[in-house]
Amino acid sequence: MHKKKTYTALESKKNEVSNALKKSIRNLDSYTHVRGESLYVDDVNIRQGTFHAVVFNSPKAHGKIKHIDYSKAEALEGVERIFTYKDIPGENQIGGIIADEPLFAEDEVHFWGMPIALIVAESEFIARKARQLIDIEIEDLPVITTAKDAKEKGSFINAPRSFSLGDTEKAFEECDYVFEGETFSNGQEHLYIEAQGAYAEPLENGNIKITSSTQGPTAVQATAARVLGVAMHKIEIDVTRLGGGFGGKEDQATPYAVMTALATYHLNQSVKLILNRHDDLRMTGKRHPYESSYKIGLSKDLKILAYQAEFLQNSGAAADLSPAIAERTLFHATNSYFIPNVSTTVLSCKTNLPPNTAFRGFGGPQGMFVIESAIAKAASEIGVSPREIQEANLLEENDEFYYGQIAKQVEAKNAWHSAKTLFNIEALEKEVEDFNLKNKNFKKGLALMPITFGISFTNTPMNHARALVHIYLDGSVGISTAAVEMGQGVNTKIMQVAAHVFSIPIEKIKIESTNTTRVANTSPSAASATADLNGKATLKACKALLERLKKVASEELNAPEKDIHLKDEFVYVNDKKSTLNWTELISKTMLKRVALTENAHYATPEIHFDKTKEKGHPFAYHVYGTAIVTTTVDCTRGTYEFDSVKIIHDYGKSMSEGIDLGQVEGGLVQGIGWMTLEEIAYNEDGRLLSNALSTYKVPDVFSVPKSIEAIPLETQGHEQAILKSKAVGEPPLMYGIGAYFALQNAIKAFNPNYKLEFHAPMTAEKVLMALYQNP
Ligand code: LUZ
Ligand code: MOS
Repeated sequence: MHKKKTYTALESKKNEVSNALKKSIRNLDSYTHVRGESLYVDDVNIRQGTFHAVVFNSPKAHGKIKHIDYSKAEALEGVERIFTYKDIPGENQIGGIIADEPLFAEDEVHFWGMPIALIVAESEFIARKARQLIDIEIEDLPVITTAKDAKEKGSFINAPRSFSLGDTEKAFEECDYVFEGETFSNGQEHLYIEAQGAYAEPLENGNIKITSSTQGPTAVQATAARVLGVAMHKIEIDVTRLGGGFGGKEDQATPYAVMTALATYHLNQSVKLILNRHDDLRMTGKRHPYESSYKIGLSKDLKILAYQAEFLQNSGAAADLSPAIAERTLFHATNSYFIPNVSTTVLSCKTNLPPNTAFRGFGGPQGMFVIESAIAKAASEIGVSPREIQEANLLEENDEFYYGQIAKQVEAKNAWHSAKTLFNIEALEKEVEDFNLKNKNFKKGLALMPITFGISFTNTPMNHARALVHIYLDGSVGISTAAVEMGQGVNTKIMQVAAHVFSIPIEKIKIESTNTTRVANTSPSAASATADLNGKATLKACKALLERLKKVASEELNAPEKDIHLKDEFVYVNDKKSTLNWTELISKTMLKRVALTENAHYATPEIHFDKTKEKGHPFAYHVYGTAIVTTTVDCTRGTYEFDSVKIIHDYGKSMSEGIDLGQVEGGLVQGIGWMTLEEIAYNEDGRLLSNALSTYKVPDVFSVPKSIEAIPLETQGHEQAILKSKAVGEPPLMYGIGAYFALQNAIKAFNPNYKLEFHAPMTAEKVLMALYQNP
């Protein structure tokens, strides 16, 4: 199939990439980051007299509030005031998709860490001290911590959703093999380095400005207006950058920003609230744990003919983004495979955990773990390598995704075969085999992990953005968009777009903070779509300005507009450099009273989805790739290392290779962490046990793979991707799922009796038990 040609093409690409990386653009922020000069919420200059706040939150997961005594706390010197739901002038409601979440608890608490009051004091230290002086009496109500328990008790967020294609029941009857099983994947802490926080300040006439560490400035603005009972124009949100988001600040930055606004509203003074790590871990939602069951049916030649799955999503105590996340689980339930008969259902189960929320992949990884588990199980039962089943079912051009979209520019097979060829899969497998023959107490395992990820908010109306571009008198450029910079490098990409259109150096361009008075009514920076949506809006605005500039140049140089172009800060006529440079052109344009400002709106074309039929074309395009993960397990201890991860990734035509590689490496490591190390634990009372970095292990320099290679796939890119450079934020996380199956294969090499279990994360303890499991 893919022979020499691809191989050589990729070999040369390998060199090309390393060259490109050398000269490729750096993340703009790297300069201020390494000098400690980047500005976060905590670095905002605060007004004299600013108050500091701490959230008093529930010490029980579920119960009736019988009595709260704030008197000792209020009496503490330096305490200004304590705010509760009674102080809310508007609605005590922050629910985005469903109005089911109060800002502050009223008579009942629903999760351990649920906000009850805001203590405002002269210093954070005093506010914390005051918090310890609050007496609360709560009458216990039954606590639900697992999705299964919620399902049994009929506790749901909303109605179930189901997608289907073909006739699954009938197809199972025609299968040569049918297997069923259950899986579990745990939640995951976002662990953004910058915890949740906000700073509110009073302006004139009761207006309030909030500096927030949020991915969704408009959500903060709209919710603050709702809670305060004021018009949205009275609230201004400003975001410089975030110290990481990962989805954790798509919705859950909102309550803390709104609390500062509430206190500012009453006190007419600035208020700052930044959670410490302990409070953040305890109060905020995480990736959703999923308990799922599957049924998979195959023919003799390993074609998957039918697939059925039920996903129980542990949504926590309120909806938050759970319904949207559940939807994406369904969209990605078949990963990179074409299956003619599929039926899936997801139930958002209401429990007494903090409302779980967006996390890189947004439910997609949870769905993909289940199909990969089903394939591993089928392979083990049939007695073939999982990769034979994976390979036999990869998507092809014009296959129908089971939600109705027809697959175009499909790269699933291209990525798969390129990975096998370039990285020489036979040699890698032989190496593993030889090692396992020679070694008794160490075993290696290898797994392939293909990914397919849809790009666009699954909720079609959210796919839009705007850009406001000013060219200043001196030829420098300022750009505002809805994009929030959270380390992903979106500002650099937007700057590249403008530099590309105007043909000016990036030093002439500044990306402004994200501010709701400059760009309004925005979707959050999420869904891997931020650079596409905001980049396309920027492209549109810059192109409109360029046309105006060309007209001025044509008048100045007495040449037809069509012959004019701009290059390296000069005007060219018919490819001949003129004496008119960029700065002069701008000043001429100004003198002619032509506008040097443009505001553009971009909405992704072609996408649609009909929720009554659960069919449509929800994604602008898909991102593809394949990873080969190799691990070595210490069979005495159950500990393990990842020897290498080799990836062929579909970047499209990457515009910022260094940034994109960073996203692939970071996503991969975060995915491996989710699958292997990171273990969230609640006790049966709903109390978070893994509530500090001493009890919650994230990947560090010792646990990352010894080597990561991520080679670009040769592709055309996609028209709907910004400058054909595909979205890269979330897809690579799912390569990490391969780590789970690589570990399983190593365990099987040591213990042939091991009965496959699909219960992530595969921690060292679980590996050890599996190694010595004796059925
Ligand atoms: N956020 C959202 C997301 O609101 N809708 C989405 O489809 C999505 N997908 C990925 C990550 N965040
Ligand atoms: Mo997200 S999971 O905020 O893209």
